[in-house]
Amino acid sequence: MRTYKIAAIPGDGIGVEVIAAGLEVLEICAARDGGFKLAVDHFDWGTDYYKRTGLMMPADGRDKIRNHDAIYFGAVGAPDVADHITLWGLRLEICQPFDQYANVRPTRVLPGITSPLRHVPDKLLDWVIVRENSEGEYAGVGGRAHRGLPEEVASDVSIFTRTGVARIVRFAFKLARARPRKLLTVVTKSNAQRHGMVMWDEIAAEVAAEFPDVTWDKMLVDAMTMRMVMKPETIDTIVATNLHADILSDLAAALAGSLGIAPTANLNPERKFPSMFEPIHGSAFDITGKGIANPIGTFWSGVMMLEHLGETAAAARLMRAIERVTADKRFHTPDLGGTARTTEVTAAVREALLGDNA
Ligand code: GGG
Repeated sequence: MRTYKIAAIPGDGIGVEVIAAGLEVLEICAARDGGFKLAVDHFDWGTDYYKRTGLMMPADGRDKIRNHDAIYFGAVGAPDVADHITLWGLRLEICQPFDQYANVRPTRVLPGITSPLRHVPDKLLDWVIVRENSEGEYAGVGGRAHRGLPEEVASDVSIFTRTGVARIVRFAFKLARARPRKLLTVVTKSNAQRHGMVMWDEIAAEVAAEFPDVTWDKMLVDAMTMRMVMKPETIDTIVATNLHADILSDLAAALAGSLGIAPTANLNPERKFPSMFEPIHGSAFDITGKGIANPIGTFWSGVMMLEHLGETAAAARLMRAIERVTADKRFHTPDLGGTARTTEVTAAVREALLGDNA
């Protein structure tokens, strides 16, 4: 029987609550399918760790998780520490050195959940956003000088490399080809950003020649927001830069009903490093400790983790369980307009898993 080593990093805020729920459900998946086990190592990294040590994770933190099969990550961010310190100290400190360059964010209107787009049948909102996850606006290049003086300057420089752009665009074309509609939209802002974004467009056209069976188009990011709202049925797979895709995926999650249900995989497709799976939502300190965090995004991220590990039957069973539970409004947490608690949703998914004999 195969045992997968999982590094659990709940992080901050509701990350702690949803990762506990996610691990409970994944344990049932393993027991239910019987073919594999999970050996979970827990890491208490995050803002509390930072307050104790001055670091969000230990200096040798990555070495402690380098040989795990996957990372299950909660959230990062706290009200009393600057966001750029927490984000760069933990999430980006894992994603970037582990070359998790493909950030994959599926969006679907799950059964029982109402999209604010009332004019669109649910099945017509089924997208995957591919976020470049290693460079671009998140390259960390820039600086500040003359702090506090009238002549203070600050810069954040976006770095786009041919290697980085070509590999994410190729990843997106492959993903689009594997989906029924074989449809890709390449999003840039190449009218205003006339260097890096123009290179993106050129590389997209070059890579497209390798995928004659994929229909593709390109779109400016501002126009894309309108298309997502007005013509969602014309979209399938989207690829965009680190920042643009981060923004578009929040919009996508909201259009699918809530940020609370949205999953992410931070993939190192070559598998030289572990990949990381996390709900899109952040630490949500406004609801931390209230027991009402929606665990569905974390469960769906667990589905993506099981798929990545090759446990496709367990992944499909967990997705069926999630859909059975979202279909029942008694199990909607407040972000979906309901009153359910995290523990109730988790118990319902657990029951659905145990009762699924397919
Ligand atoms: N689980 C996702 C999370 O914690 N996100 C926190 C955040 O601030 N993310 C910003 C980003 O990744 O761009």
